[in-house]
Amino acid sequence: MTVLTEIAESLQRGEDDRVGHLVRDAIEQQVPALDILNNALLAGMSVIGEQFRLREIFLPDVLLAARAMYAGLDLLKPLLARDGVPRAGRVVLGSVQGDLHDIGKNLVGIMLEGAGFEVIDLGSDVPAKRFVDAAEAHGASVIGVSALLTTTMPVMKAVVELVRARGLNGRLSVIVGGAPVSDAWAREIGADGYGYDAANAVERVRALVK
Ligand code: B1M
Repeated sequence: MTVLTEIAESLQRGEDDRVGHLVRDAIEQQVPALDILNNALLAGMSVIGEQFRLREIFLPDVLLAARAMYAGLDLLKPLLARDGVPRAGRVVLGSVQGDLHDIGKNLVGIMLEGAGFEVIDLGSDVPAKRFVDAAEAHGASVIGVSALLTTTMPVMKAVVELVRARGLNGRLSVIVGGAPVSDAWAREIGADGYGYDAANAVERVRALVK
């Protein structure tokens, strides 16, 4: 078994210490950082994403795998930055104003990072203006908006309207998600996409930046 396969499999078992050790070994063996990222960490996370989508594993498994991914990613980040590795795209992410639920949003962020996106996470309780300001400031191509309360869902509409008011639609897409959110709601408010779970959000963002 190669060190890359070992990393991917350890990640899937949520073995963060072991992933850290193995990534250090791979770096010492001069395996390029991009190879470790794509063929070990992202490969492992992609299996996790698929298993989560199929309900073969559950939230705690995803969080353990994510912790293991970060154990490796933290070691790679300086090398990737040095090598100027192109990212899949930049996404501004947050939970809407009035909403403190952030577990699902964090999961979406982890899966997006796992898929190679740069994620600017604004946290929770984020007003519409802050989403759009941040997207402009960071040159993001997608805003990801999460809401868990029916009372906070209208903030999503405010984000879409502000993107339009600033003439950014066309180059800045808005994707929405969260337990009370639906495809119908996304269409009603004019959002560009709806992700029903974290893995699906990655698929939708990928399609939007294509
Ligand atoms: Co609250 N809460 N909560 N809560 N809470 C819900 C959402 C609720 C459904 C519980 C219930 O009554 N059955 C209910 C909402 C009812 C409604 O609006 N219809 C509710 C309520 C009422 C409240 C309070 C008002 C309670 C009170 O104080 N009276 C209060 C509000 C606080 C606030 O936000 N202002 C409140 C508080 C809290 C806690 C702080 C205690 C805690 C949040 C902790 C935290 O997030 N840091 C909490 C929790 C944990 C929940 C439940 C139990 C679990 C939510 C969760 O994390 N699920 C929830 C009940 C439930 O949903 N069954 C509930 C796991 C998570 C992985 O799933 O977030 O759905 P989820 O994310 C999924 C998808 O939705 C999707 O991908 C994720 C992974 O598959 N997704 C996206 C999410 N964001 C996405 C974005 C995307 C794409 C996909 O693109 C950008």
